[in-house]
Amino acid sequence: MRRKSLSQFLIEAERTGDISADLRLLIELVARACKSISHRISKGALGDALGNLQTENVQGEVQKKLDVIANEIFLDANEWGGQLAALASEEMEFIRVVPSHYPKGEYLLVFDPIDGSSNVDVNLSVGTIFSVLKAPEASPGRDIREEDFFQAGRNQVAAGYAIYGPQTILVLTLGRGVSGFTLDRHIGSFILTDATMKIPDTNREFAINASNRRYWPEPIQRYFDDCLAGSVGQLAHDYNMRWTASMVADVHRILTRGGVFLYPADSRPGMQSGKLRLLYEGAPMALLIEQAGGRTWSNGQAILDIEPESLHQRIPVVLGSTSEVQLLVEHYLHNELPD
Ligand code: P6P
Repeated sequence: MRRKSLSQFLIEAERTGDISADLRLLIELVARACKSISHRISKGALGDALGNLQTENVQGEVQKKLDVIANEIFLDANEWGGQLAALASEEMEFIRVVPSHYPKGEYLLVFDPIDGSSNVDVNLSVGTIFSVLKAPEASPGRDIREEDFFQAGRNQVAAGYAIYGPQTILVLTLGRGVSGFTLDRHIGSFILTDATMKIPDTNREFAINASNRRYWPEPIQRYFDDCLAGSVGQLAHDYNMRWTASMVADVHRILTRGGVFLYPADSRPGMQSGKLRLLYEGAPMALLIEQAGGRTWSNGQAILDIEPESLHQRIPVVLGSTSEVQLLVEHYLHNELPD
């Protein structure tokens, strides 16, 4: 049977009224940008995208060449389309209002152009994360402001990521489930390969950077130690561990085979609120996880309920299979799992 392309999937979603024509076009442009990024990454040392720049981004992280290249690809691919009012990126300190010589639309695009970029020089998976919000009904003539992006994740109208691994896969939610599309490089199209992604609830696998154990809050240390002890300790199961240093790759594995991902707040300077950013990492991933039947937690709240206070706000992140998040939150963090 002929498989559906992303374009057909989006046209059908528009036909059923699930999305607007503008949102369909925006997702198409985002997907095209991800194809370009995938192509640049695949060249490796034969291209110009490896290695560091002499610059730091707003996060104080050394920028990889690919961070800047991917950011430019995203801006070039999206700001002219007429669907956007403004864009925001991990690689840009301030928002980018769509230039006046382009038509403006009703959507805001927030993205991390290359997540896990330290992996790119060692040929490990990296990804792009994106989130789409609607711009508030701005008073006429008022340009979009930074605080227009400060919307809880439940307001997202779409979210997704592209993972650049052995395959390039686009994982997308429009608010009605999660679907996976594999890039067919011969025809240059994303092809629907997983119509309805649901997180399995049986896999006892945790993802955390264990080298930071001494910095974690005590309940997280205890959960981690009990996972290591497995079924001879407090827990009913033995656990496996994975850590890829790329949130996209860890989340993709969890969406595919289950498990739990943790990046807790820790005692290191600047990490008291965690490392991961709410608007372009936590919120889009949380929407995908919840749409796929999983749960999330951050300081006693579901990530999608957090009201952002700044563009590059960091949050502690726990997300994954419902039963595992439930066990962690209710037996170690002593919260009620948020509804
Ligand atoms: P660490 C990548 O830099 C990232 O933002 C996420 O993709 C990833 O989960 C995390 O940071 C890795 O952090 O401290 O293990 O390098």
